[in-house]
Amino acid sequence: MDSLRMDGKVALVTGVANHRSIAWAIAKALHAAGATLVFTYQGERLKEGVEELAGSLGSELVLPCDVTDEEEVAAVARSIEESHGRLHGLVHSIAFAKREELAGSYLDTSPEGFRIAQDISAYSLVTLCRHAAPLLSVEGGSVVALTYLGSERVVPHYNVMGIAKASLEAGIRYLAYDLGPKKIRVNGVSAGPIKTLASRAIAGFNDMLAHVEARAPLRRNVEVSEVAQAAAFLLSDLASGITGEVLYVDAGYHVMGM
Ligand code: 0WD
Repeated sequence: MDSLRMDGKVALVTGVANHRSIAWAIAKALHAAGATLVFTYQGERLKEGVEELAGSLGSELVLPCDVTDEEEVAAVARSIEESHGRLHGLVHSIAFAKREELAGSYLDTSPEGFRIAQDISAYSLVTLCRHAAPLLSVEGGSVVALTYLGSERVVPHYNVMGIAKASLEAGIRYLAYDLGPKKIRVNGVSAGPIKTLASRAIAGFNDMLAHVEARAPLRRNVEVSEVAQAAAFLLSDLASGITGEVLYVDAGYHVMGM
């Protein structure tokens, strides 16, 4: 029987900003399953913090990677090739929109704000997959990207990020088709709202938490560890038949009609 264990497997985790990051919770779940982890951080300001977190899980390879810099992404792939020669998992936990685009109305989205949100939050999955694919195809691999219900429902203030997540989710399906023949699966985890650095930028975020708690079938919000466990499942061999899928980890909120 296939297993959730990931001993001897190597996973690249992007998007750790601090100990509250969803990527960090996923890293801990993968570490508990026995995986060897490689981390990236965006920019010097996060370097020390991510190195410290990575060190606490015994990970030595911590690399700079701004996903808008294709050369930096290529360098990450080269480093992993040199150190491990292969990759089994890739976690995409990256999103960005200008703060002013996450308040007010979508109608006011600027062309530049639209482009930045798409570039960093959606196109980055293509860049990462293109450079990681040769490593992920050595023994077969699995990619997981974090997404949110704002891709398909109107969530006030989520605005341009909702459109970026719709693009990310369509991208998951196209990449699943492109990479399937290389034994690489590509899936998404659609998480319910969780307090992190990124979510604090969304106007009215606390109202979102209260709304979910009142209406979700489980009558509560999700824990970040629950999102992490679902991601670990999709990254593991237990999910060997699943690709192109978005798995909701949101206490069931997405099934509600009102
Ligand atoms: O409620 C939430 N927190 C949810 C988050 C619900 C559903 C989905 N998500 C998604 C987010 O949209 C994102 O895709 O989960 C993913 C991770 O978000 P997070 O854990 O909530 O937020 P955070 O800890 O801030 O990590 C996102 C990180 C950035 O942090 P900051 O806050 O410093 O922008 O994405 C990274 C960065 O580390 N990031 C980049 N990495 C590489 N290159 C870039 C970039 N250009 N821009 C942002």
